[in-house]
Amino acid sequence: MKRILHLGPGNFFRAHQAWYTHHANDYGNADWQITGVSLKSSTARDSLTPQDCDYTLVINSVADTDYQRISVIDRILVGPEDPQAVIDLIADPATAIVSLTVTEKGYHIDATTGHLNTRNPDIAAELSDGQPRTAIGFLTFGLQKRQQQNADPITIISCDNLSDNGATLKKLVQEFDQEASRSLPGWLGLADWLKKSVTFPGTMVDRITPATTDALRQEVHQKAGWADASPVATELFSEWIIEDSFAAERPAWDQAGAQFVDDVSPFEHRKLRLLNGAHSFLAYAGLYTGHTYVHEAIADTVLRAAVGELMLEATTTLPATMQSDAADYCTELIERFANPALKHELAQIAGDGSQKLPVRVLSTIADRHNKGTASPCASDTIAYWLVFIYQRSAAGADINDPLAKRFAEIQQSSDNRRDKLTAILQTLSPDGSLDQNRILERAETLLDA
Ligand code: CS2
Repeated sequence: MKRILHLGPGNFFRAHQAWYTHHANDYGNADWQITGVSLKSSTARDSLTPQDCDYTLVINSVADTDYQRISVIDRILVGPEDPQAVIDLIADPATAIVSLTVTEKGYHIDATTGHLNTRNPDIAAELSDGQPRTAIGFLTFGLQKRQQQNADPITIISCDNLSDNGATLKKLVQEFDQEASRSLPGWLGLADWLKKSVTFPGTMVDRITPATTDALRQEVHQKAGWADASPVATELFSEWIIEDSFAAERPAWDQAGAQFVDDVSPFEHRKLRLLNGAHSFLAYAGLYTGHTYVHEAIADTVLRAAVGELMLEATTTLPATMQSDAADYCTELIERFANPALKHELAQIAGDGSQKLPVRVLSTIADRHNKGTASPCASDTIAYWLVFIYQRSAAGADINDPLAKRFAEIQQSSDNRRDKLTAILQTLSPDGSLDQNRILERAETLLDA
């Protein structure tokens, strides 16, 4: 048995990496098991443990639905309950890979500097008491133990929608290590061993995966015949592009459909700016217009036309190798968004905008600005986000975003709408590429409509 330790065993991981690993076990010569680690809540552990961590993956194509029972997770730990168990597993020689889906905010990147945010209370606490709390903390403490104990090579794979996710994660671990050398007595630096024995392949991950609903549980009970507390719905489409730089063994993921390549970045740019950028536009513009689901928003002719324009803008920033089939890629995206069986809530995508927009939308604006071109549709996405945050803060509604407290402060800070919108926009750390006046005016027009 070979182990993958996975931080963040949520729905996306279960529709994507776990599904690939389950099917790779049919082909490879090793039996891979995944141990999940939840960093905060015990929900996944509590619902999955009574069913041996098996679950149903409900694969919705437009034409039909397939119910697959996925059996590849052996157990789920809850980090805060037993941090040492997680560290021990990272150090365990049977663990060949640590993978992560902890979402953009789980990396604690300082938006202004691009470095590890050591002012984040959890990171600061880890660096002062040596007790892991965050993904970066668990990883670095676990790697330090592995270095001391056996120093077997290991691969660390980020599966989140970050730009350059492998290199970014490596840099954050290196920075945490440097900080720990200064603040934690007896800390043995990792720098040399990281260079020699640890790799951080970049990845592009793609499969649209809505949150689980009670309706899905009932559907699975009726159609698949077992009372699954934690089924996951997803689409038929799936893509996983992985940089081929492994420090140790890996599952036969390629046999299950993943692709190993030398350079992930063209695939990653295309996916983040076209799929995720369009998703964010649909989320904020769709909610503004009164829609609930992605398939409804994309059926709205005005929004659909705007998504087409946004995709054209983003396409101009893609590398040359991605240009020739960009139009087909966009057509396929629109078809995926239109899948009514997915019932993908716009509100789910709207969460964590402060973390998502820089990678998905500001990147397009900056690249076009450098070539002297404006980005009206990408800028509109930011204006719709401003309206979303402004309206929700004004109504005192919950905002699912690590900056929620800051938005509430902004709401209290002034009676002037323009000032508040400006302060919300500043939280994105905009640079000179953003036409801030245009975005603010557009947001005010939307609010007045
Ligand atoms: C979505 C993504 O919630 C979001 O922000 O844009 O989760 C998207 O569904 C996936 O990246 C698709 O691969």
